[in-house]
Amino acid sequence: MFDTILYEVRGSTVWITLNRPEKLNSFNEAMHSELLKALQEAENDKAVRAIVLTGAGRAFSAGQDLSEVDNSTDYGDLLRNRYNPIIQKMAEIGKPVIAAVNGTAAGAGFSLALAADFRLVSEKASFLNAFIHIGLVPDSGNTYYLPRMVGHAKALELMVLGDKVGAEEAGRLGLATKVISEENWKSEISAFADRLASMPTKAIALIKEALMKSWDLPLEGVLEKEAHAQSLAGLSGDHREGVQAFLEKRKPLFKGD
Ligand code: T3D
Repeated sequence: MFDTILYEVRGSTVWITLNRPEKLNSFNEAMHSELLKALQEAENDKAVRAIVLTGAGRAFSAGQDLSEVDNSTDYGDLLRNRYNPIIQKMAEIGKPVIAAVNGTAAGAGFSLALAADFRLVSEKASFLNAFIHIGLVPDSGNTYYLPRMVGHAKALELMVLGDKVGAEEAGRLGLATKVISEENWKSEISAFADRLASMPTKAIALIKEALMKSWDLPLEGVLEKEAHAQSLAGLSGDHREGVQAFLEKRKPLFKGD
């Protein structure tokens, strides 16, 4: 059904694999539209409660396929039409998105990893704000997410100097949720995804939304947003199950309802 990505449902998790390994999973037009479609499909499938985004071969993604752009390309329009809808969808999607960063994440590939809710990082992976090396500026949400994760000064350093950040440093900087060894790669990603997929999905969606909105709101607005989110969470089946399980001294069985 897709040419440039793989879409595999495993239990309650969907694995979306960027699949142009010979081009380090750089983005051409088909991959933009297929990734957006895959995210929409995962969003609409009630059985899917966690999304893993990874890359085939030795890279996560090297960003824009540079053989596809030339002097006639309007980069602003390319971003508005192709990258931004993907980054926006990842923020809005009411399910946890895990970037399983298997290798190099460069340019918009780095931005894509930043836009995920969690980054599980292979010890072989690296992050590179490659934009500066070709006279461009970080895009696809990079200037939004990176300073929020590592602070203004470090973000500026990574954006302007364009130095590669290895897995260990990514862990130290707070870019990596966890650094994972090669031998445990698949099993640890699966276990992490399964853990998220068995959690109260609606509460996770509300947390994502509240956290995102909190950047633009004064305290008063944040308090109201929390109250509104809690009203909704309080009506969920998973909240009832959580309380019931607590009272019955058993493990809750959340269904995402
Ligand atoms: O329209 C717009 O441009 C606006 C939007 C911009 C968003 C962006 O993402 S801009 C940034 C674009 N990305 C880059 O500048 C990164 C370019 N790639 C690299 O710097 C390096 O390839 C890496 C550091 C990622 C990896 O280096 P290395 O030594 O491990 O691999 P390599 O030998 O450079 O690459 C392997 C192959 O992949 C090679 O092809 P070949 O020679 O084997 O046929 C290389 O050309 C290809 N490749 C790597 N990155 C890209 C690419 N082909 C097209 N586009 C790429 N981005």
